[in-house]
Amino acid sequence: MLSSLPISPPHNPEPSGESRTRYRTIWISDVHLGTKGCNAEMLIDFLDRTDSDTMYLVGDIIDGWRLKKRFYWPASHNDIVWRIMKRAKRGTRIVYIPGNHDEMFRQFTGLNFGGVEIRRAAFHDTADGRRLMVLHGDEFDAVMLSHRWLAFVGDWAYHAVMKLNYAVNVARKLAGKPYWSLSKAAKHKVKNAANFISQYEEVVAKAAGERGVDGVVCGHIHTAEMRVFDHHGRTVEYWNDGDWVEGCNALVEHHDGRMEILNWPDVIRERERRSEIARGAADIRAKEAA
Ligand SMILES: [Mn+2]
Repeated sequence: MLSSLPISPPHNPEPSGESRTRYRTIWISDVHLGTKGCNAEMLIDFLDRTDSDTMYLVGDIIDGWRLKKRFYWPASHNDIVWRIMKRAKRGTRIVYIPGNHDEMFRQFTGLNFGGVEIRRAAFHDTADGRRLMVLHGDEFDAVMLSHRWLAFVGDWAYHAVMKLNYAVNVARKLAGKPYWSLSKAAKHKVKNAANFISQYEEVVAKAAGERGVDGVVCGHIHTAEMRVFDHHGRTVEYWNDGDWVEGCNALVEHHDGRMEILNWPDVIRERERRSEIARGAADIRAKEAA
């Protein structure tokens, strides 16, 4: 499947690396390449401005379920795969843990493709000595949902919302308004969804606690979050790196082991605000000089 994807040099070239923010580790998941819902431009912006020693791709990077139904592969999606392969070539350790939407890659567990290691799960040791279990997280659906078909119904409904989200944001962009997540807004209003998310976080943290690790990093439910749970008097951290369909989040580890959830639309907004201020100051200086 990886080799059957038409990966060619990027349509949108990669800028030089000097201005990148360097992290010890980056985790991203739920990119859903091959669907219209993927915020490819936003992810390219993130990839072009960051770098790390290690990068974990925590599943649902390519949406095989959707691609099988309808082949959708714009240049920007190729550019993302190209950038990730390029990172591996530059020396970033890349660990790819396939999720349920890219489960076709799970058969390659243990193999290495162009510097990308494929794993079923991984353990990550932070700079300050915490051991984290890294997995996609669909493993816990069996606990949460009794029938697999429910997951597919969920998938269909989810993509319907995503299409609407896409249409709304195309309209917002034309109107000069910033990106807004429809489903994120909806999710927080629907009590059942909030309950589901909270329960899911508990189940995953409990599993990590039972494995004796200090925490867990997962994706799958498209909700970036950090929570601390108590497991028989021990602290267990729950980290979810979010997604690049709605929230556009990444989880990063700084060089001292401190971890942070990045909200990329906020980062872009802040950058634009600063450059506006800088432009304003330059205008004033130019007027004063005249
Ligand atoms: Mn998933």
